Amino acid sequence: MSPLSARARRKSANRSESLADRVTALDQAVQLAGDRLAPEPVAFAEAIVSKANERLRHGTKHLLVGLLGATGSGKSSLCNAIVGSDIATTGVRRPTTSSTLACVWGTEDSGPLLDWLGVSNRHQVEATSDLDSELAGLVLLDVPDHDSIEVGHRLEMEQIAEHADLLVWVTDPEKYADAAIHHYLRRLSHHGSAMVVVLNKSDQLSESEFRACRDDLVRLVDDDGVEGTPVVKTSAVDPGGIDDLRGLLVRRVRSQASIMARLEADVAVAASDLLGEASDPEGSDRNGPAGISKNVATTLAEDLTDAVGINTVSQAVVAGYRRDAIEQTGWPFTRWTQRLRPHPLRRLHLEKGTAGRSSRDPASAGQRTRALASIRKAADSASSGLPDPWPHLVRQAGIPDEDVLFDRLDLVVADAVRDVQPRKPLWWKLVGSVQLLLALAAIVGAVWLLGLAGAAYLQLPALPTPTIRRIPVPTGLLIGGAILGWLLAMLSRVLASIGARRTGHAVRKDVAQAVRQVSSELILAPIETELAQRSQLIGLLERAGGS
Ligand SMILES: Nc1nc2c(ncn2[C@@H]2O[C@H](COP(=O)(O)OP(=O)(O)O)[C@@H](O)[C@H]2O)c(=O)[nH]1
Ligand SMILES: [Mg+2]
Repeated sequence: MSPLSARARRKSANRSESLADRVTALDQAVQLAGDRLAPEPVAFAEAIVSKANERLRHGTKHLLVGLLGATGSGKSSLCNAIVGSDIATTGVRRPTTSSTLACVWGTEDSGPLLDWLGVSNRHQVEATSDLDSELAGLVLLDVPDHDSIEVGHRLEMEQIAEHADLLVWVTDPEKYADAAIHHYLRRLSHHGSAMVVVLNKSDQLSESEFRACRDDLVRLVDDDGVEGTPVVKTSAVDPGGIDDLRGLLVRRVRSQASIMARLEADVAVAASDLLGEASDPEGSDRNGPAGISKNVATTLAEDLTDAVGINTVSQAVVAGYRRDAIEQTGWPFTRWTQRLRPHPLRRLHLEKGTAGRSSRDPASAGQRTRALASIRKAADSASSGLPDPWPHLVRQAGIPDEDVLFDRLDLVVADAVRDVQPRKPLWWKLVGSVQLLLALAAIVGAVWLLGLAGAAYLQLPALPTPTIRRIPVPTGLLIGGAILGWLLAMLSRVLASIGARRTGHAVRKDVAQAVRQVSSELILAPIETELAQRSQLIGLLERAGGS
């Protein structure tokens, strides 16, 4: 093996590696694009991925070259000339080629590759000259005519045109301007480096006539939008008439670049089609939008917090705290009246120790509408500047099911309210005990005084009544117990108001935090994910496209 061919092989290995990378990128892009982009380009890319994988699986030891063109342009004759014997015409008696014939040079097994291609008519070329060994690896396909009246022939030709590594379009001075061939050239214009145009039957023209004819053909090929496709002069009957074509085939077989060129072009076309679907053709949106601004997120959280009825909830928490505090620390003679009214939190099924949904009235229609509008606004601002279908997809990702959203919000709000309610603070217990002692003192004083009054009424001799600083003890107990109890109750009310206000603030904060979390989980994160999927998709397509 010469150093040159070793280097060429290494280069080819790198190339197929990077091509495999690109196919993988396209494959991943197809998965992402699946239910996001238009089905046709996705299906096309999927077909390219599976074709490329199949072709690469068969290795790069063979170059599949298809001879394509109109009836009578000389495909079979050129095939015979390159093989060096009348294979194509002796193999098939009919003048037109009805099924593809594969002529194989070299000793590598081409069986699986031709099975994949669906070509059963095969001819192994015996190496009789240096020229033949130079072509080792070539699989030359004499293909049915593209203008055949038989649909089966045309389908077979199209199948080969789709799968061959190098397409050799054979035409002649009579037919080179026919619409059919240019229809195919235009369709395959991205495959310029994987195509060759052959102007055959050059023996029928003078040198100057041929030049004029070739210039015209070059111009037409150019008009088809094809770039990098050589136009080669041949004659199947002249001695040396196929030297140029054979030389070209030798070079292509050796470099093996043609195999890659075909698949690379296929992958690039599929990627570019999908990229056209996924992003602005100008490419101005490729970096994506800024996402969700802080302002939008804040407004969204505020509207959702409003929709969960934060005011009702925090008022209930404040009222509940005050009521519990009074029930514990109030004047024992009147505090029982608190129980006459239902507990504001029990009514909402939000007391500590309860679980599950609250029994609050659901958000008003107006609040819901405002919240939903705010969600749509967030989705739209996140996708602003993006072309279709992204605004729709981002909305789809970011707008949760209404019932799911409001159920979830209700649950987290209920949990926040339950968690924020304090265990009975120590001072409630202390004050409560002192209140009981004071009440007991007042009652003892009252009973004592009643006893004294009863004894006086019954004219019993008066028992000595102890005094402290000239105040009789029972009177002191009654009045002192009552007044101190009342004063303590008033002081406790003030403290309870402060505690209730603080708890109210805390519940507003906790509810807002819980709502922000739900908003982030059900709305913002899905939006970010969709935008990230889009960036990933575009990145993959750019990689598949070779940039
Ligand atoms: N003068 C001339 N005739 C050719 C040449 N190539 C093919 N022919 C003739 O053109 C006719 C059709 O050739 P064929 O190879 O069957 O064309 P195919 O239909 O493209 O396969 C036959 O009669 C060939 O002898 C050529 O280079 N010069
Ligand atoms: Mg033929």
